[in-house]
Amino acid sequence: LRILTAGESHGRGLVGVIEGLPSNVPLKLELINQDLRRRQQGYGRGGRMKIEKDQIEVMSGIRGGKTLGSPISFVINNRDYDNWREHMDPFQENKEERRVTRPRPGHADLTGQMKYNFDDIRNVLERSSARETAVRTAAGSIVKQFLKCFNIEVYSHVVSIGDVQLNKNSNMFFDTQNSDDLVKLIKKADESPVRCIDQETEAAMIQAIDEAKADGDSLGGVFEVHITGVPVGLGSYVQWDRKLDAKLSYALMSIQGIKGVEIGEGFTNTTKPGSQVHDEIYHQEGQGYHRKTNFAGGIEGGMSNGETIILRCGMKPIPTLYKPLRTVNIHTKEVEMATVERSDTCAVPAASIVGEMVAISVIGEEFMRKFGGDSLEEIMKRWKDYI
Ligand code: EPS
Repeated sequence: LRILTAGESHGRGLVGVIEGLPSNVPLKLELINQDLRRRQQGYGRGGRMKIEKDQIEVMSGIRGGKTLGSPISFVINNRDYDNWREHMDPFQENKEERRVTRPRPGHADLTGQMKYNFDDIRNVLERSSARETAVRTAAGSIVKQFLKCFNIEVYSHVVSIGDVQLNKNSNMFFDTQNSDDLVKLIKKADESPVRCIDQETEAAMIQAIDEAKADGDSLGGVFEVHITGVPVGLGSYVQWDRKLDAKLSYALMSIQGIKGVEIGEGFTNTTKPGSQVHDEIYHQEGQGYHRKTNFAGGIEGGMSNGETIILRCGMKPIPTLYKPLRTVNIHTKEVEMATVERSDTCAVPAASIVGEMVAISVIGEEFMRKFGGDSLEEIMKRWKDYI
């Protein structure tokens, strides 16, 4: 399975290509657009999301609601392009007034401009922008519908924004390993504007975002992704680049703004003795092997162990600040304040949806590697045999 994206943030639109899905997978357009809407929500987003209403237009690879096994390609149009034509037209000379010459610390601006030899930083930021994650969301949503055929599902919620944290100990969520309870709880995240499952924490997160916004500042945070129903044995211990935790980390780290990835209780486990962090093994007729804890986050030895996969990602605060930081003008080399572009105050809730979609795409890829075939029916047979 391979996913490619293209498109500039204020260009005509975004393009996605997914190669490697089998034929005959039933797909619903509405479910893809629903995930696109979920990504657009979230308290702390800026004005842009009021302009866009992301929807995919499929160009190939799907016919009559089923995949063909051929590359799936699609477009998501940028509504904002109407306001940007004269600055972004591919062949006309672009107007000068949207040129960017004062690189924002923390963005791709300065290094991108040097690396690609541009005299306008807009050429960098248009592509480095997290607008690109709309495509990865649509692609992931398609993979998600494929994996749903095998009872694999993905959820997420936000566990911190700025210094406001969901209290792990006060919440049964963190103690339970009953995936039904877990799913019920995390599903509630969709009802929260900050994707937080605790109301008190939610209110404090909203307040923190309001304060940051009033200060011209921005906030990062941490979100958690849970994937249920993953069969034993995706990924492998036999070679370093086949490990499932490594693949998930690679993909999650590629999401704009993500600076840390944790598998299960990865960091907390470092503070405890081994006797307290490894998940003891049980066996019961009918249920088979299982664990009563899941500190490992569903991955041991680079392989899924059949428990829920739990991933945590840390996102840095967005570097575009209304109260800008010091920088240097790339033309004059004079000290100036960084460019102020319209931006979001906090995009952690949106990133949490992107995290779901990126993680499920990796699971899709590994699922195909293990059970791969050309049609859904062929894969279904192999999966059932193996289970
Ligand atoms: C982004 C800046 C903002 C965000 C954008 C990512 O866009 P604009 O500069 O047009 O106001 O809203 O996110 C999206 C457009 C999106 O779809 O997520 C950036 O610079 O990364």
